[in-house]
Amino acid sequence: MSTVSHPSDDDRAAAEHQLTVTHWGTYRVTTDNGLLTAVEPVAWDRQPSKIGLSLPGAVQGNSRVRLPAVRLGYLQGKPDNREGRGKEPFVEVSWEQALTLVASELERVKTEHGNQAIYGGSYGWSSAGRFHHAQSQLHRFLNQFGGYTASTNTYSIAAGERVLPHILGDLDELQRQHTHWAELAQHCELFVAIGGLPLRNAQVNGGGANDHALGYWLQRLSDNGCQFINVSPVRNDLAGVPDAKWLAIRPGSDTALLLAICQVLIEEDLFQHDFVARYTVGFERYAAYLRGDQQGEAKTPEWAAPITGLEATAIRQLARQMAKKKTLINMAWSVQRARQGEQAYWALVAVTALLGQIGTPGGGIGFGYASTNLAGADRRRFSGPRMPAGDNAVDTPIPVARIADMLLHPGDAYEFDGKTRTYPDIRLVYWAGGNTFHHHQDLNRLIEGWRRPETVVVHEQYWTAQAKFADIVLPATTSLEREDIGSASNDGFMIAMRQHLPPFAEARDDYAIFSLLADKLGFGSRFTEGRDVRGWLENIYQASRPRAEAEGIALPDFATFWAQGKLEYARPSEPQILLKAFRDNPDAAPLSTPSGKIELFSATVAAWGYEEAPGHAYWHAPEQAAQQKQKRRWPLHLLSSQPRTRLHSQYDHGLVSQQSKIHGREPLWMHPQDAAARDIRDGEIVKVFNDRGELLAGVILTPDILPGVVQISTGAWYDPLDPQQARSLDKHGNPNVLTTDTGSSRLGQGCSAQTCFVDIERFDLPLPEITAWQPPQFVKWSP
Ligand SMILES: Nc1nc2c(c(=O)[nH]1)N[C@H]1C(S)=C(S)[C@@H](COP(=O)(O)OP(=O)(O)OC[C@H]3O[C@@H](n4cnc5c(=O)[nH]c(N)nc54)[C@H](O)[C@@H]3O)O[C@H]1N2
Ligand SMILES: Nc1nc2c(c(=O)[nH]1)N[C@H]1C(S)=C(S)[C@@H](COP(=O)(O)OP(=O)(O)OC[C@H]3O[C@@H](n4cnc5c(=O)[nH]c(N)nc54)[C@H](O)[C@@H]3O)O[C@H]1N2
Ligand SMILES: [Mo]
Repeated sequence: MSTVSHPSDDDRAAAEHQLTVTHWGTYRVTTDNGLLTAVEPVAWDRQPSKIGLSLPGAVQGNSRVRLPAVRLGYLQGKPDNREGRGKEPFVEVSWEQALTLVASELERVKTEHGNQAIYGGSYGWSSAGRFHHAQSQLHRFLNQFGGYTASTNTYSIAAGERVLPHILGDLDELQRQHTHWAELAQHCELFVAIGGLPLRNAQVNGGGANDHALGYWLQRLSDNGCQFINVSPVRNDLAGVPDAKWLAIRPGSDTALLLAICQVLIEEDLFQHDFVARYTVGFERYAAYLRGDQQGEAKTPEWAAPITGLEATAIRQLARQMAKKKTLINMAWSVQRARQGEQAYWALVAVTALLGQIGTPGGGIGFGYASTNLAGADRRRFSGPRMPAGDNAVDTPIPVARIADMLLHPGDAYEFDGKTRTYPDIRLVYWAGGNTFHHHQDLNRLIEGWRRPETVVVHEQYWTAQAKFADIVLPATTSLEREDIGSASNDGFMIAMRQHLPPFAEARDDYAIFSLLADKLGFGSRFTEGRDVRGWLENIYQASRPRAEAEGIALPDFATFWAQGKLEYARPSEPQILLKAFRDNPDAAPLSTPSGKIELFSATVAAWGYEEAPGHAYWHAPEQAAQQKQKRRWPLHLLSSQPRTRLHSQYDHGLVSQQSKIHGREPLWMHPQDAAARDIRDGEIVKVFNDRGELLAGVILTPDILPGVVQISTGAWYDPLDPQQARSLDKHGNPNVLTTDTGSSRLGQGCSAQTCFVDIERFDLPLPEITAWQPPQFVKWSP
């Protein structure tokens, strides 16, 4: 069993407890008189993220929630006051008044409508510490209160999470077992990166990213002669490899490309017969579909060329090249955040199965190398301590991205992964640690749904739109204002996070808030188990021991860890190769699919009779036709990608994000050809619009994006010009006023933000002031 390395002199900062952990890195913190004055990257991080530089200034700035606050109309108990959400001023109240209000409302809803009427899905990344993980705290609290309607899967990768168990295995498991970069550096000859390998996205890892190594590994692979192909509408998605070949594919067409590659591999007999026979089921059914036997055209490169925008010869050549070389094909998560996203993953599984390199050191399959800092890291898989949430007595979670459907259509039936379910009738929404007004699609539709429940409670650090659209806002501390443990899967470190700052104004940590509420509701001691925060840190640390040992890590006792301030686990002694055990012996180590093999055809999925998912990787022509129709009206395909200057909406108000804005608006990438046709010049402000909404953005012209495609980052705080008006212009550039709120398909019901069509025109009116980061208006009121 490997032991934990002991800190050397270099780790003085850790021992002196100067560290803080964020999802994008560990930093050394300097404070002066209760103020945060500086953060600096730690020595063991090879390529630290600049995002941390946003903390000073932002953490103790004007955007913080200072006191508990209640929306005026709600506090007054006006009839039909729900329409006032996002429009009315707030009244600052005492903690006692706010908590009494929340507790009595929880009781009322539970008594009158049952626990199912409470929505606690509360999606969101919150902060990095494992104990003060807002979502876990909320779930534990609501579970002990009798349960709540939860959400399942992620915005990130729901379509993939749902399709893969039927055809390859559990995605979470696969993600942690990705072939180490060091193996690829030695063996991989061709790395096909669908959606690229953007360095910006590998800045983050849920729970912490201590060592940013993607840049280093891309260089090593290149040095060893690995050839990279960037299959993406955007050239700089593989900026880490300057000589990468760029195949500028149309968004949403990757499935067609991969089907055509499969067709070539079969027609030219370039596929691995032995692998297919031993490790897969359903080859004949899939091959017949590719040949166009029952219906439809053969899925040839000539068929795929007009769909993808690539040359048929280029597609054929790519297939031959893949068959000849040790080839890894990776797909960014973004590719499945689209209509029919499930099929892109299925087609990826099919191509790599035909190539027969799955389970080998230099080839095979990848899901999201570079989508975070996790995949491929040669670090222990141990994720560290975690806060147990307990069991939920209400067992009817909704697919996470169907929240607006749920709020708008209580009682309606919907299809999900082979089952028919019914949306619950939600009366109270409780959120801690997420920003729906950042993350959900078609915000104007969301707002309509958001005004249906009777009560919305939000814990927030900052006056985000999420807080401004709540009834009761409870101010939460940041990580810098409390103690915690920083730790993440495949990261290799555990960090003692000390308290560096006093709580801002009257902010409290989520645990303290729920403890007080649980007290009022009669289960205080069950919730706290009599522990203070330090007691809990020790408790969850101890509870993580068996999982640590299973991963070959012997944790020191808690006091030693806390005194050292930092653990770095020895790297795994064995190189990791994804699905190697399955390849070595498929009988002894079968997949978790129904057949135990890779399912090129899935009888399970076929049995549901979904026309858009007939049981094998599939190109759904009616969906394509529907998109083409939209495109005739809205000719530009809008990609909303992850921001390099922040994590989602977090620290949009910080220095790093602010410096990237153009006249205060979010930058948007556009091809000069599309700009010329609209008389738009570099650096100008434009209006981006479709039938769902409109926003302002600042244009960056670049030839490095496919004409007909524009790209903007997510995360600019939603900032309606006139909150009193429906569908008001967003002054700031949140793409979700434009995106479509339909599930990826009935299979995954995932977020389909990337399927979005818009038009753009120059904005010549005077620029409205950005108010997103300002607190709402406050008024005084007492009964
Ligand atoms: N158009 C489009 N939309 C997308 C995507 C896309 O690609 N395109 N991507 C989607 C994806 S993959 C994701 S994961 C989501 C991300 O969506 P979210 O995870 O909801 O986004 P964040 O901005 O990280 O929101 C976290 C919020 O929690 C608050 N917070 C932080 N720490 C604490 C704490 O300790 N306590 C409390 N109470 N609050 C805290 C922060 O201030 C912040 O407002 O967005 C999705 N939305
Ligand atoms: N700095 C930073 N890093 C992050 C995050 C963040 O907020 N900030 N968020 C994290 C989270 S929660 C997640 S889920 C991951 C998401 O990770 P991803 O989903 O991989 O990230 P994206 O930036 O959305 O997309 C990557 C690239 O895919 C390309 N792309 C989009 N659509 C298509 C398509 O149809 N076909 C092809 N071939 N390419 C396409 C776009 O050009 C885009 O630049 O990122 C994580 N990393
Ligand atoms: Mo995500």
